[in-house]
Amino acid sequence: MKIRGLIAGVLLALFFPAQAEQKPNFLIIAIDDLNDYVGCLGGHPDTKTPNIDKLANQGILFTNAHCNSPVCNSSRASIWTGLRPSTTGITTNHTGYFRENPEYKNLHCLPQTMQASGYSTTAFGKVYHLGAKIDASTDWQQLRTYRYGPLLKTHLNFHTGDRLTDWGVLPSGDHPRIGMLPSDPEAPSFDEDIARRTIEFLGDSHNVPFFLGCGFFRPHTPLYSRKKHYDRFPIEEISIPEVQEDDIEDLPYFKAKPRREQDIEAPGLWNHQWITENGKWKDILQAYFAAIASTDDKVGEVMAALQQSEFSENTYVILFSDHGWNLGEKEHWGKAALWEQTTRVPFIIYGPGIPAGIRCSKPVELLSIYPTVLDYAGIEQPHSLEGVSLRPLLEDPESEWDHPALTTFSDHHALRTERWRYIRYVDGSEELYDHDTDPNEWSNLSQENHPELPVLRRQLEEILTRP
Ligand SMILES: [Ca+2]
Ligand SMILES: [Ca+2]
Repeated sequence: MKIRGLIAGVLLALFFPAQAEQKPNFLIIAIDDLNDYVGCLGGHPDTKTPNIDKLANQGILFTNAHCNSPVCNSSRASIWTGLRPSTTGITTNHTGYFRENPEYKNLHCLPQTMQASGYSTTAFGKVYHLGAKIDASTDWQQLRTYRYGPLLKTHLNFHTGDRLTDWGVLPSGDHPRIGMLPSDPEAPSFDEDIARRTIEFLGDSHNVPFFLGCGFFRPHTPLYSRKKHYDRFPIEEISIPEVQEDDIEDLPYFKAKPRREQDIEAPGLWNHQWITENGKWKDILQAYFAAIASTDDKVGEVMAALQQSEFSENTYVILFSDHGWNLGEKEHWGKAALWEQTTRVPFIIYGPGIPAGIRCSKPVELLSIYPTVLDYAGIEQPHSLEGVSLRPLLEDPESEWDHPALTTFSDHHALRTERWRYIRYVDGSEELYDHDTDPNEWSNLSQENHPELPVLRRQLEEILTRP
């Protein structure tokens, strides 16, 4: 049997020389609502993410990477279509799904493009937005998403009664799953199940190159975690983020009308006044750190499985979070805003030929994932993608780069260059921050006829009106 197998192998190698080597595999690790609170980005001194930090040291970490929209639906629609939110009109969680627009009904998302070129496309967990009306029969063939069983509601902490603003240690024997408890106490959590399935996939043999998605749900709210993750963050050792009192006083958009009426703030969810008056700031930080730590554990398990697999030498890993999260900066909690804390994301690329341990500070967008994958897979773009391939930076992180990052939420936009953040709201009001002198974005310079303003306004207009 062994000799026959050997002969068959030789014959295969003769007729299909080096076929497996020609097309690399891709492992996409999508994390939900993780801001720059990872060790390698230095967003908060108390966070602990040894596995994400290790991956960053094995590849390139983009330290100035931004989502194209600061909520799940529009960020992920942009990533997988390769189109800007301002182009598709998918700019929030409430602007529908792009397939509902006849113009994009038959558009090829990245997995479809990979599949058309001979890749198998499989995803576990939240790679697309959970409510995105994916039609598995036509839209994402072979993409398997997690299906969860009967659930029991829980409510541990927050006063609103909305589970999306809840946090806490889950009672012993219970398991977190999309913010609820499964009726089966033996069931694994959502993310535990995603990691297990991804690891199983990497342990199998595959005859064709794969484009594999692994989408973790934490640290999305509710911030429920197991006790072992909470125990890593004693509350007395947690410091609140550096904030400036009255930071919001120089924000014209927020002075124009009552804060609660603004779409930028996801009304009715987290409430800064309640959190500070009730002394809950550190509790929520602790819960966020614990949720990050649980996902970091899973990243470590998946990466260990890849390293031990037969695909370790021929697989690109792209790790990103779909947007950032505020924890009290500018009295804001959560996503759906256009400041650094809300748009900046962990973004790491690792794989064959990519130098290890490089930090790249050029402004980049998640929109670049689609063209970068095609670039490394040697596949033509199926339609005109609006992001640019990161290959020049992956080959030389210091190369010339004249592409600012644009983040859109509703009809508001933020532009990030290497030095500046420029925000323009729908009513025409503006914010301008100099990251060379003001990394916390405390001083809005837009009131002072700043010489950079005309330049940034023109850059924003140029991108928005690009044909
Ligand atoms: Ca998200
Ligand atoms: Ca301020």
